[in-house]
Amino acid sequence: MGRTIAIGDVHGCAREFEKLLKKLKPQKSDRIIQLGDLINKGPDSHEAIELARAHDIQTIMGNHEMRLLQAKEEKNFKYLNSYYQETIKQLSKKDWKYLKQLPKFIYENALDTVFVHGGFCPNEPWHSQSLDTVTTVQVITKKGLPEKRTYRSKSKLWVSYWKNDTSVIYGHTPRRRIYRKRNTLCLDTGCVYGGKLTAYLVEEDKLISVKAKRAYC
Ligand SMILES: [Mn+2]
Repeated sequence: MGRTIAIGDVHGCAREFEKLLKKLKPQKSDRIIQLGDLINKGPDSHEAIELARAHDIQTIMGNHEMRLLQAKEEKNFKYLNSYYQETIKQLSKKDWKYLKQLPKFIYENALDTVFVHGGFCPNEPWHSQSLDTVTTVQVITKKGLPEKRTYRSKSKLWVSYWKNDTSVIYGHTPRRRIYRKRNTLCLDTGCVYGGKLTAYLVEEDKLISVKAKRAYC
């Protein structure tokens, strides 16, 4: 039986992504899921997508992919900041096609685990939450709404409200180390900020990571 492997936020750090894949030695029977924010901020968004495609990796939609696709839909890239502009320069038609088909989350029945970029809000069943919520949530306001960590430093993390038996593996909220709380696991170890890129081998409950060559952002 193959392994289930989750990989945290790559953010265009293709060099580290490639190094991590080499360490993982992927087999044909493995299922590899990248938790979104494959692109932007780092130097090689195009290369990161190429690697994901070449290794048959299933990427989940992150807030960076979502914003970029929204801008494309609206045919208005002007309001996007400089790292989006850099990404847009790099992307091929094939890359755009890859980004367009990314799912909101992936649920693995056999593992009773959901893979998602940001997380979930407590006030609604997780499977019916909006793309905007699941890609952006970090903390929960008093009204039960999703918010960024920096805007609401006193609000509790969304995982504090997670009472479901289903496990969640997610990214989006970078920390120096992986973050476990009950049956949730955050794999964003801030590679693009000079941290690490981390993979989690679900069945073995094992972590593998590579250090960033430098801080890119
Ligand atoms: Mn994110």
